Amino acid sequence: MPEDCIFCQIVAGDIPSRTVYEDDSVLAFLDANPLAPGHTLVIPKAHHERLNDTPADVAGEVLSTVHELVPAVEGAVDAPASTVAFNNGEEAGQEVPHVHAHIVPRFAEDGGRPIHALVT
Ligand code: DGP
Repeated sequence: MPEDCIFCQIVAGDIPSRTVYEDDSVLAFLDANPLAPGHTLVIPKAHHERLNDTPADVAGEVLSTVHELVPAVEGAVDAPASTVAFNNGEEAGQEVPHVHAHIVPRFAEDGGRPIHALVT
């Protein structure tokens, strides 16, 4: 694991996080800078920088976890919808170079605005 990877340090327990789900290969935890209540990140425990570098089986485990967690995350904050996204590469806004999916609960008051409109 790269020593300077924040998400690898979360996996190792060296940086605290609020775990939403964990198994042998995937970790989900609350985003420290949430766009909405319940904003959750889903990562493979193994370090892969972006989706393009991630083996298909690992990406499949992450997506399968996203699929399971979406209704649970929405339900936990009583959200009728959610935005699910990967920022895939620096130019796309990926700040943490450890592949991750965002699950961002969305609410009626969001008015169907795109996700970037939530950034203040
Ligand atoms: P992205 O721009 O797609 O790379 O999103 C990275 C997200 O990671 C961003 O929404 C904030 C979140 N984040 C950054 N550092 C930490 C941290 O140390 N802990 C947690 N829980 N989230 C973090």
